[in-house]
Amino acid sequence: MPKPHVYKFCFGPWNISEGQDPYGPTTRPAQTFDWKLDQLKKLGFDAMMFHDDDAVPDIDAKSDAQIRKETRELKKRLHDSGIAAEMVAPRLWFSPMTIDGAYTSNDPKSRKYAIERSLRSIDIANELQTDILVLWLAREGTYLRESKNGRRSVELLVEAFDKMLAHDKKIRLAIEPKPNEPMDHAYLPTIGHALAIAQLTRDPKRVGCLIESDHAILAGLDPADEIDFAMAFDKLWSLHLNDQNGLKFDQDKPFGSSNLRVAFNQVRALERNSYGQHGEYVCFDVHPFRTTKVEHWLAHLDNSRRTFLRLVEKARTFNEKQAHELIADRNYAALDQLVLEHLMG
Ligand code: GLO
Ligand code: MG
Repeated sequence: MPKPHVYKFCFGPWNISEGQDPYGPTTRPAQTFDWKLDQLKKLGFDAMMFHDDDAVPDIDAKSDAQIRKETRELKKRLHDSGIAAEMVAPRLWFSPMTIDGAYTSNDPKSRKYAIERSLRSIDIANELQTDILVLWLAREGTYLRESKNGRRSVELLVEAFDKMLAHDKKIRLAIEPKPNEPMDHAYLPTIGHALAIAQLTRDPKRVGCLIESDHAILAGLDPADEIDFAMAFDKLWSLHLNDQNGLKFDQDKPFGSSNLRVAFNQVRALERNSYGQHGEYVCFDVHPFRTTKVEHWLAHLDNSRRTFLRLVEKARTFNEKQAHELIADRNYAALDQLVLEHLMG
């Protein structure tokens, strides 16, 4: 194993959510951004993730000058709190302009809107001193296969990425794949798709990825394998750890909550690839349960980090020598039990 290092942690304001689901309203009152920033600091996290409109609310109604002013004020607040901005992500799935998709919409006006908003997000990232633009391509896909041309959609995505790469020489695009939800089928469902499309852009070196555990599980993949794959290309620039009970809606449960062994293997993959050595953060894209009371509102974040750190200890104390011997002897039954007993402690 490479030399151990210290991890840095972050989450986004949306991870202190109010409990609404498609079948019922909120169960906790909305809180201000400042309150959320205070909680993040109190919990001892290092950075915050931002959608463009987390940084500048109501962004579509504001001028570039106004956006710049508000972003600078935010940067000062972050600086005063000793908190970094991990990334900025254009929220391209709320606006009436993106009902039929953003970069791959059938309507050229919508595509133009999506690109312009992405360029504004890059300007915000610059002001917040992060070079990571996260692209979760929520509505780039189909409900109805015949409504879009898949080949043309790939070309439109490349065209959009190229405009972003040209807009700023230093920005790096971290594609966050997800196979479905809200779409029936998304165009970039896995890390393989994200890294493949990078090769078609004007600067493949600046197009990488973000792995979310749940999204890999929803694609029927093992998130640890996705981590090893992305890191073999040096392209894992951010991470959304969470958990998910099988193939259903995106659950965003606390890290390790459903399957501790799958979580252990993700941590092992991060450790063996020295994730974080170039300043990357461990982010938790987790939500409180709908049932969570206001007084326990932050438990899912604290618990995810606690589980992560316990699993780092477990990865570092795993009996690698014994594991190698069992592997050499093809005694995978004993290897299986070695892992289970190690995790049970
Ligand atoms: C939803 C995604 C979402 C993104 C976030 C950042 O399934 O995981 O939470 O990570 O919007 O772009
Ligand atoms: Mg995510």
